[in-house]
Amino acid sequence: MKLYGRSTSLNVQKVLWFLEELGLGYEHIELGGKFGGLDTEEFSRLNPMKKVPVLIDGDHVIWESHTILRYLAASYGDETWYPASPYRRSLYERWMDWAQLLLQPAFMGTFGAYY
Ligand SMILES: N[C@@H](CCC(=O)N[C@@H](CS)C(=O)NCC(=O)O)C(=O)O
Repeated sequence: MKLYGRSTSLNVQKVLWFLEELGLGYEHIELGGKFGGLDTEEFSRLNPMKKVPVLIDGDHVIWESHTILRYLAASYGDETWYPASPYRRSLYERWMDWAQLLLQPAFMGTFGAYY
């Protein structure tokens, strides 16, 4: 498994954290920010949005941090991480959606204004 993305990115950190939680082996490639590399044709083929994180798992290319987390939970997590019950899953997923749609933009606005 390969994870592309600079470790200073919150969205990359989520994935790094979860890969460790699941005890999965992976290669981490720093990309984006001061490392650059998002504007290449090769990277655009992986993620046409030209953003990190991007996870490569065998032949699969996965982008969008929460999509990656869901993919990892569904593929490698046990019942704790990916409950079979859709309702029980919704109890996790609503926080993921809330965090990305509401919390993160508000936080980034405050963070940006502060600095
Ligand atoms: N919604 C996307 C956001 C992706 C995103 O905006 N990534 C930022 C880092 S947090 C990025 O690639 N910025 C360009 C860069 O780092 O050079 C996700 O959750 O993966």
